[in-house]
Parts: sequence; C-alpha cells; structure tokens
Amino acid sequence: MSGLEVRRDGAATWLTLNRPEALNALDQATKDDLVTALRDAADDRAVRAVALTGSGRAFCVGQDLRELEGTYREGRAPDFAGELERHYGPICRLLAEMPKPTVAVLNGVAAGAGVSLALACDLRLASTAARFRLAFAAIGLIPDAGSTWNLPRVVGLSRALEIALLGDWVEADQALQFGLVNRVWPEGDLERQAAATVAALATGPTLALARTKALFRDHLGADLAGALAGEAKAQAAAGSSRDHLEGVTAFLEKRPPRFQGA
Ligand code: T3D
Repeated sequence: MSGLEVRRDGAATWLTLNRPEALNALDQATKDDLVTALRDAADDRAVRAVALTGSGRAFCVGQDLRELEGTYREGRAPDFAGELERHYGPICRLLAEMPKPTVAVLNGVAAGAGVSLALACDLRLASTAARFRLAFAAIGLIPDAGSTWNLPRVVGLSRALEIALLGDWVEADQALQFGLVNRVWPEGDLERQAAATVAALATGPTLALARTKALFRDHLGADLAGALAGEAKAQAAAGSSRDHLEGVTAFLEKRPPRFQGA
C-alpha cells in the first residue's frame, strides 16, 4: 500500500498521507511519492490548487523514527543533510513556490516535520482535533524542513521561540489565536468546509493568485521600493490575463466570474 494517496477533485489535487498506523510518519517511500506528486501538480496547468491532508487521526508526525532507529541499529549514521536536500527541501519549496495555492488540511495531530509541511503551505485549515508540537527538541534535533524560516514569519519570533524551545502542545483554538492556522471547524465539518475552500481556490484567477503568493513571500525580504517595483511588474502581467478581463466583465454584468486560470 502506498503511503500517499493522490486524487483529483475538479481542478484541485488532493494528496493524503496514508500511513494511519504510524500516524502518517514520513518514511522514504512516502517522501519519494510526495516529491513526485508535488512536482506533477506543480507542472500540470490543469491543476489549480493543491491540498495536503492525512488519513486517520493524524495529519503527520514528521520523520519516521522507526526508520531512523533502523539506521542506527545497522551501525550507520543517518545522512540528515542529504535527507533534507533530497526530500524535505524539495517538498517545502514545492509547496511554497508552486504557481498555485497550497493548503494544509489539518485533520489531527501534527508533530515535527509534519508541522513544517503545514507551515510550508499557503493556508492551514484545521479541525478542532488538530494539535501541534514541533517535537524536534524532544529528540535532540533542531527544527528543520523550513520551519526556522516559516514559523517566525507565520506567528512572530517570540511565539516561534516559545513553540520551539518549550515544545508544548499547541491546541487548535490556541493555534488559531497565534495565527498558526487560518480556520478551525468542528471535526465533522472539516472535510466539507475544506473541500469548499480548496474548490474556491481551484476555480480562482490562478495566475493572479500565483503572483500574489510569490510577491508576499519575495517581499518579506524587500524594501518598499523593491516591493513597489515587483508589484508593478506582476500587475502588468496579471492585467493582461484573460481572467482579469473576465473579472471586470463579470462585475459589470452583475454575475459571478468564470475564471479559467489564464
Ligand atoms: O532525516 C531528518 O532530517 C530528520 C528529520 C526529522 C524531522 C522530524 O520530524 S523529528 C520529529 C519526529 N516526530 C516526533 O518526534 C513525534 C513522535 N510521536 C509522538 O510523540 C507521539 O506519537 C504523538 C504525541 C504524536 C502521538 O501520541 P499517541 O499516544 O497519540 O500515539 P502513539 O501511540 O505514540 O503513536 C501511534 C503509533 O504511531 C505508534 O506505533 P505502534 O507502537 O502502535 O506500532 C507509534 O510508534 C507510531 N508513531 C508515532 N510517531 C511516529 C511513529 N512511528 C514512526 N515515526 C514517528 N514519528
């Protein structure tokens, strides 16, 4: 059985981590499949939004620690840097940089690199069953898979240090208060509400949404002049898209727009 299920729903691709017996811990095969599925989704122009979720009671508990322990038992040292370059780096970059919205649908517990994956997405939608623990310090590691970059940007430096150094659980309501997640729904409502949100993104003006996410990320490190120049360049491109024309026409005709993503 594959550790990753890939499913199309209209113009959205849903990726479901599917090792519920190990709380969707990431083993080599699952990470390989995830890199491939994300590359495919990034390259396929017909895919206009990507959702990442988990099966069972967890979203993802990060690195498969049994696999890591197996390495030690064989008398080998794990190649942490190589592993980050091969899997975690590409996964996080694809989620953050692909030219379409990415959404983590947090159905349950997220720990370690599972939190990092959620942070790499553009949006995080959670159920009341979701809870978060960075968990790296508990096994003597530093937070990786992009979380030292993403977490302070998402919740601010002080909260990020609190979450990383103290290693406390962050419950769903607290995560919402911290800005760690964007929405929280009762457990039974997550599937329907998240599907509606992802479908809305997948039928949106994809080029404009792609440029928006790229500009927000790029401009975190830019000065005002650089941001204004970046906006001018991107707006020239968005303004010549068919979806821009459709948006204006739909407004004037008092009807919902039918965006094609081009
Ligand atoms: O290569 C690199 O670059 C290294 C990168 C590392 C990045 C990381 O992600 S480090 C952080 C790894 N994650 C963790 O440390 C979390 C470990 N898990 C837990 O602390 C607990 O499982 C939870 C608090 C998340 C949930 O607890 P609970 O009591 O609800 O469930 P459980 O009984 O602990 O887990 C259920 C099963 O899932 C269990 O299997 P079993 O005993 O029934 O056969 C457990 O071993 C398994 N499981 C949970 N987490 C992992 C795991 N198996 C492998 N790897 C895991 N990370």
